[in-house]
Amino acid sequence: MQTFIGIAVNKQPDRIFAQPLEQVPDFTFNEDVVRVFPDMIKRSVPGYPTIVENLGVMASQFAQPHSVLYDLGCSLGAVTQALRRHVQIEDCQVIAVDNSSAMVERCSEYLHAQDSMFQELLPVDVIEADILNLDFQPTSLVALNFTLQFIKPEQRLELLTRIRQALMPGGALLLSEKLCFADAEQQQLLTDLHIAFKRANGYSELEIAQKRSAIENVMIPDSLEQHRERLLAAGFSKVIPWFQCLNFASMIALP
Ligand code: GEK
Repeated sequence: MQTFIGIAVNKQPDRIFAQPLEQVPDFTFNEDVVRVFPDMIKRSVPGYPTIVENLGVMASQFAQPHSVLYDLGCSLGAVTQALRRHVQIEDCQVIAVDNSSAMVERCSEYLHAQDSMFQELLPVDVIEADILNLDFQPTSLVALNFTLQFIKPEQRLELLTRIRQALMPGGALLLSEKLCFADAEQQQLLTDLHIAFKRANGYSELEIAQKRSAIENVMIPDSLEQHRERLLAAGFSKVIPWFQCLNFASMIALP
């Protein structure tokens, strides 16, 4: 066991794309990915540990009593754990949702481990569901931490509109995403720098190339401008980017 963003997890190294594959299948969040996920996301997403911890800190400013906090696309519950470390409010509950059964199963185990290590944490419900089919309860905080990019582009506005309608005054949506850029030179430079980041974290050229081809049809990034326009169209009043590391960013959307 090692610690990952302050929690105890089994941290196996990500070697999923280390061997040449005849045909690279589309990426899925299956049991193999779950096993190496903490290592994979930390070595692939620049700024991830900083973002996760700060989502907890920011959540403590927006969370309100008698409300639900959502972690949508929770994976192994890193954001949920950060919410529970930082938010201490009466009659407040976290709902963590993912549609990968392998993720949900392991996430529940890690949250039990967190419960056994700390007292007076917010209660949490881990639900296996498609976030597109959720009936949102009144909420003061919604985290979409690198999840929207896996939703089909044509379904993103409706999801954000439903989140906006469930958000209470004074609440917030915390949205983190990989970005693309309209300017070709900026796109190329930040893509190259992201590849350099992965190389510096020990990924081979083969691993980088096979992962890219596995994910390109599954994860479709938007530009910051597309996010801003869509969030405003969904009824949010303000979009405030608070963090960017290379082509990965996080923003606060206010109702
Ligand atoms: C973290 N937030 O560690 N419904 C529910 N879950 C979904 C859906 C959907 N329609 N589509 C994708 N997912 C996490 C990281 S990972 C990001 C989020 C990444 C889930 C999917 O199963 C996966 O667990 C997660 O969204 C995306 O802060 O791996 O780059």
